[in-house]
Amino acid sequence: MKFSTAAVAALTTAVASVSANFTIYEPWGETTWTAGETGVVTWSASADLFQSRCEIHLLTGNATDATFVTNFTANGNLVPCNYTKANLHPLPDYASGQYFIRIGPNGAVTDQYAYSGLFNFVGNGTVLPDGETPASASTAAAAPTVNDAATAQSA
Ligand SMILES: *[C@@H]1O[C@H](CO)[C@@H](O)[C@H](O)[C@H]1NC(C)=O
Ligand SMILES: *[C@@H]1O[C@H](CO)[C@@H](O)[C@H](O)[C@H]1NC(C)=O
Ligand SMILES: *[C@@H]1O[C@H](CO)[C@@H](O)[C@H](O)[C@H]1NC(C)=O
Ligand SMILES: *[C@@H]1O[C@H](CO)[C@@H](O)[C@H](O)[C@H]1NC(C)=O
Ligand SMILES: CC(=O)N[C@H]1CO[C@H](CO)[C@@H](O)[C@@H]1O
Repeated sequence: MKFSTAAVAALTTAVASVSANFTIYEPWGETTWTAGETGVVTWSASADLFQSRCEIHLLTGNATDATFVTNFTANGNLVPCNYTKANLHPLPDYASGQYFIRIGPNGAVTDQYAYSGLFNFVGNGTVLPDGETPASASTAAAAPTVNDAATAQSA
């Protein structure tokens, strides 16, 4: 399914405006990600970003009250922006709910990011969003591996 960035902007105006540089194809509203399985992100970036490396973040909550969950591309696992697909595996066991992802160039301000729509995540919540500490012991959530299951676009 292809959605214009304008449609994304309408959904997420309170979070950030949307760059014209990306189109996110997946995940979208009919997507369900399940803890322990693979989350697939597909996108296309404009040619001016083909030499850049991109970050992919997971957030939850609605447009007016979003919570940053994790940086899938932490620890140097940035993806070349000219890739068109990343497989995130395994997905940490976050709580079930509505989540969205955003993708943008490493270090860019978030209004240069593109935002997906809300999609379903199914999990038991044994892993908390980054920066939230459980009542007792702290757990370090390992960032999932970003596999290079990508097809470089021709310029
Ligand atoms: C969540 O809990 C259910 C029921 O106990 C279990 O079958 C499932 O494997 C759990 N999922 C994860 C990711 O731990
Ligand atoms: C967004 O989430 C907050 C906190 O859960 C809630 O108070 C608010 O009503 C929600 N807004 C919308 C538009 O759903
Ligand atoms: C995500 O991780 C990358 C390193 O791989 C880092 O440069 C970037 O600042 C991180 N972004 C956030 C929002 O934590
Ligand atoms: C994609 O980006 C990499 C660097 O991140 C670059 O080496 C490669 O030439 C780029 N491919 C295209 C088709 O631009
Ligand atoms: C091709 C394209 O749309 N490039 C845009 C990428 O984003 C920057 C910053 O928003 C714009 O200046 C470019 O025109």
